[in-house]
Amino acid sequence: MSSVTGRNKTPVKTAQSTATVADPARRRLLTAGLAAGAGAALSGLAARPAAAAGGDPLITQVQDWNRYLGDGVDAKPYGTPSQFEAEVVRRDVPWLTADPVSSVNFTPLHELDGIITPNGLCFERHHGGTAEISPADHRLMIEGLVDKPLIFTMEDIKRFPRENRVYFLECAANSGMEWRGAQLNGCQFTHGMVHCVVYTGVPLRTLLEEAGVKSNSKWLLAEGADASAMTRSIPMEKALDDCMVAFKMNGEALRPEQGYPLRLVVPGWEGNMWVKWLRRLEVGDEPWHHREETSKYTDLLANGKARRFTWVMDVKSVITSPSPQAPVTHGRGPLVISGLAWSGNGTIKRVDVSTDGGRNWKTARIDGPSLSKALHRFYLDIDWDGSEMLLQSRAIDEHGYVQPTKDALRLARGENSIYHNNGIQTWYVQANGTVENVEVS
Ligand SMILES: Nc1nc2c(c(=O)[nH]1)N[C@H]1C(S)=C(S)[C@@H](COP(=O)(O)O)O[C@H]1N2
Ligand SMILES: [Mo]
Repeated sequence: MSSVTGRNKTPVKTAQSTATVADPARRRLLTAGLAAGAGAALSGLAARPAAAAGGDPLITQVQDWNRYLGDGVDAKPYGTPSQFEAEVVRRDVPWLTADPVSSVNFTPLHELDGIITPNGLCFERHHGGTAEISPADHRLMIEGLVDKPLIFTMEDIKRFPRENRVYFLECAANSGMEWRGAQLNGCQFTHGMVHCVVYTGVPLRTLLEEAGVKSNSKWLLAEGADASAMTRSIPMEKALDDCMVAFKMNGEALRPEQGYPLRLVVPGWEGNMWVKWLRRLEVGDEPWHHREETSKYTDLLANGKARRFTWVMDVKSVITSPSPQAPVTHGRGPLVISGLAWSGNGTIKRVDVSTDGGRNWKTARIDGPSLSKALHRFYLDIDWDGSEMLLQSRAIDEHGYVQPTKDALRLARGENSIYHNNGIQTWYVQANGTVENVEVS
């Protein structure tokens, strides 16, 4: 592969990766240098004329892959990506947590396109490691305020009418390390606690109706079968709305990391409620928050009070390329700026992209399906004049919610928060194509 600088580096807290462009003089310098040409209509040629490639041995000589027979159809019963894609993997940040068993790794967003996350690249977040459960031994129990408590085998669950839905899952702590300032050099690490797959499963409503939910029930406790036995309270209104009990992702069985054989899907709401290895649902008339880690997943405000019941993941976006792990390697001319946008409140109506740190905005092109509570893919195709850029994206959802700046978020919630950081991200693209995580204010 060509020499790609800064690619797939494990982030370290170096002076460079914590750089902020807070100094006004430097900021002025940066924006003054941002030529209008960065947004001009496409004029350059992305391919080189054939004549110019005259002596290229890759054209004039016979290559190995022309000469030798390749692997047969029996070589890989379960296919894997090309050997040349070996760097496209989930990565973790060793200093972030004390132990990999109660930890997180990150989706390589900078290497992906479209809206669907491949199963093997979906970030993992678990509190007691991955449970390995044979579907034959798995049971789901519904009890509490129901007419008849029920126990389902996996076979039982697969006999109910099922549905297919595409949803993003975002951990409430996604971008949490970025509250106080630009820190991690790569969108994999700043925004990679999100994935989006098509789930196959049974509406939770169907199973609850089968058990007969009593009229005074208000809450549902969901419990996982893993070592952490994670439990979460979900308001009955949401449980009866669009929640699912899913057994497939992207057409195949859930991966063990994602809760095989059964997980709860809580569309648009924070990831910790999506209980994996789902084994028990208890219907009640009050929340079970006393059993949960309420100190976690509660937003601490500057005044010491906490925001509670902040379950919806608000409108958010990020440019995935160029980004620190995906620098511009081809120089000036046609450049595809691409990113992801999502909202727990529905679809994305519009995404604006700025190349000058938020002074001017252009409407990006959303391409691919626009599904409620799913990732959206956007593009802005520009003719880059080779001058430095401060790239930002700003998403607006179907309800008109506009993604806030990080400064506006801090003003509203202070600096103590970790959760629900949906602020606008800035990437500083230098003339040589390298990209850095910065902040402008
Ligand atoms: N049983 C169980 N479910 C769980 C967790 C867990 O530790 N145990 N972690 C939760 C958290 S905090 C998140 S963000 C999501 C992550 O889902 P993923 O691993 O499929 O990305 O699962 C949630 N469900
Ligand atoms: Mo999470």
